[in-house]
Amino acid sequence: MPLTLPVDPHALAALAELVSPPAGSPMRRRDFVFGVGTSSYQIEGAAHEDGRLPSIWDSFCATPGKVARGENGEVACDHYHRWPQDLDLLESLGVDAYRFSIAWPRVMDEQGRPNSRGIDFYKRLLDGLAERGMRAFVTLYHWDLPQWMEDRGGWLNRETAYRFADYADLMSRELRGRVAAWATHNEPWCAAYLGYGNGHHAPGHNVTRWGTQAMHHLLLGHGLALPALRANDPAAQVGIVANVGPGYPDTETEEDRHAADLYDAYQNRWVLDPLLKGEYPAALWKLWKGSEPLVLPGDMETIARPIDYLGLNYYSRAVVRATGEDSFEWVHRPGVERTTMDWEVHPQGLQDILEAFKQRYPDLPPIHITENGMSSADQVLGGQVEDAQRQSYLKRHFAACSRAMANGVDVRGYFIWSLMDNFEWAFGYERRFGIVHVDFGTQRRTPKRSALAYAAFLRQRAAAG
Ligand code: IFM
Repeated sequence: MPLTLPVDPHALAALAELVSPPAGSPMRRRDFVFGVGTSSYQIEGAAHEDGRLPSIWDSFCATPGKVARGENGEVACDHYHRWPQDLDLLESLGVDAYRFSIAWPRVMDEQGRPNSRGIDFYKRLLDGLAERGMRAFVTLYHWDLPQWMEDRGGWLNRETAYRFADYADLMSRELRGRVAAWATHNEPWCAAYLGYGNGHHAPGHNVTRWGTQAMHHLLLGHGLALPALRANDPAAQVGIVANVGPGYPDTETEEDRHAADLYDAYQNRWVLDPLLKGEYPAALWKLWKGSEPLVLPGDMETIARPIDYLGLNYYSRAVVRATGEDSFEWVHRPGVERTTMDWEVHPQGLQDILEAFKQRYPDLPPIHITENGMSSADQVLGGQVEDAQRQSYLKRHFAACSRAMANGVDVRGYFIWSLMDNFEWAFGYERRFGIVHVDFGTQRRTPKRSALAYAAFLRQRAAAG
């Protein structure tokens, strides 16, 4: 159901105040892009329809003990069937753009042939967005690798990088002119490290060397995909999305400061240095000791091909302490505000990391905050969902982003994660990140107060011109 806002201007203004950037913020400019995001496996469902093939997440979910309560994405938010209503909901939110991902196993078969029924779904979605006046930020890989690719070695197999480029070529030929911005990958750190290095995500491998090799092939696939994306869809922006977070030393000792630097290398520079400097951080190479990826001549140049924008996903920070010369551990500080993911709420970290990247990378492309948001134990009471912590979380992160922009960081857009509660990977459906509540029994969508406040702000901004 589309959301409804108060007509009375004072009530609208009071509502808008709950989730809005500070007065005078550059985020209030009309050309700043506000949106919300989702991903295919987390919302689509329809896992066996219209020729969709199994993905590594279907297999992972079917493996006992991998996902909380044995949940899976077979139905999820049933978005594959409910997309028209979901687009109406998006339109009523008043966002400029919607970020979603394409399920590779829906659009291509084992021989690399297009599956027109799957592709048509995305054409309908993109046309529906355009009809409603919204732009599309489309991610090609948000972790649902076709299982047939995993059976051939997945991201450990260099061939996968080339098949990914074929997939990018196909999608950008099919969808050209309908997409405002392409992202090759969402969070390669998670796909590589959680998927191959420690086994918390699909496909569930836990070998350090495999994590570094998977990362290299993910990044190589990104670089290989760029020429086709540019050639096929020249009007679209092309970029990649990384999950980032600052590491702060627990104490000001030299050891803990070194630990924080190692954390930064591992969490941020592992992905961003290859993309923006064409090299892996020396600190990591030393740390890997025998687990380094195999890098062929020319790979780093391919990975570092220019991009139009960098998507950054920010949720939290880490506080770390040294446990040895080149090792560290997370410090779980008591008494700090946290979310139901147990992630610390630390808006200042967003400003810090944006400013650090601007200093570190002279050629830092324009940035979109492609994900920011939080999970909470939201409940519908009397038809309403009062998510006070999320409203405050968003408002404080908008303020942090505004400060970084005022200090010269070129941020162009901000996408709240997520449009609606969805399948939160190994945690299943219990962790609710949506600004719209989903009752997974009935599929009823109920906009939370944060959604109403965000919509009120967007309506006010639109009225101000
Ligand atoms: O739900 C995920 C998303 O798929 C990737 N970024 C982090 C989100 C919250 O964990």
